[in-house]
Amino acid sequence: MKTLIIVDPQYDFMPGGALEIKDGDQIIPIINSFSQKFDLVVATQDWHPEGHSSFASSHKGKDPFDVIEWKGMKQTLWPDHCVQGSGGANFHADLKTNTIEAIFRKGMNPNIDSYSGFYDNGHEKSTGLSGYLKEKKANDLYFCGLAADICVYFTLKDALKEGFNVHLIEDATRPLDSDDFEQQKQELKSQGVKIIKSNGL
Ligand code: VGL
Ligand code: ZN
Repeated sequence: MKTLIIVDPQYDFMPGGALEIKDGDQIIPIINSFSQKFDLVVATQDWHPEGHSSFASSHKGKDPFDVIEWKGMKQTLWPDHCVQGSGGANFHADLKTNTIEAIFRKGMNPNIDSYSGFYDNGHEKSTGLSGYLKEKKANDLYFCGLAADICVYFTLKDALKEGFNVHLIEDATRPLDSDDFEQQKQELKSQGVKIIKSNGL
């Protein structure tokens, strides 16, 4: 079953948003152009409580993009973003959502960040996405969304670990840091991720 997974297509990751990604909004019409080609479409949504531990504002004297040691892991501190119920947490209004069958929310535990749509960053708690896909016999996964080098990247890594056949639709994602993403792309390719363009779907 050909399955599309749209990662975090939310206003806070679009130009003008709290954690804006250059040209992030340009992926929306591209995703709309192919989403009806899939048997199953699901999305993830970054969904933090106020005062989340990944926010720089929760750490005295720290600024956004500082990196700290937090509960034994490296944590980049972000501007407040995707706060539950806020406008910035909403999906871009132009995204066609009618075919999205389920939305998997992540980042709700105040004490741990969750970049991947499958697990929190400590790999302790599952979102249920893997079990859902397996029950649906969804083996062929195609990923798009934001940000390529953060939440898309970590979601791809977990998808590989879970044994899925993993594709990344390169023109339907954008990175926060394009140098990081170039390196990650090589790594993902060597691990078996097929990097494709939407005109090849
Ligand atoms: C993301 C940083 C923090 C993302 C989410 O969706 O890539 N990045 N939270
Ligand atoms: Zn977040």
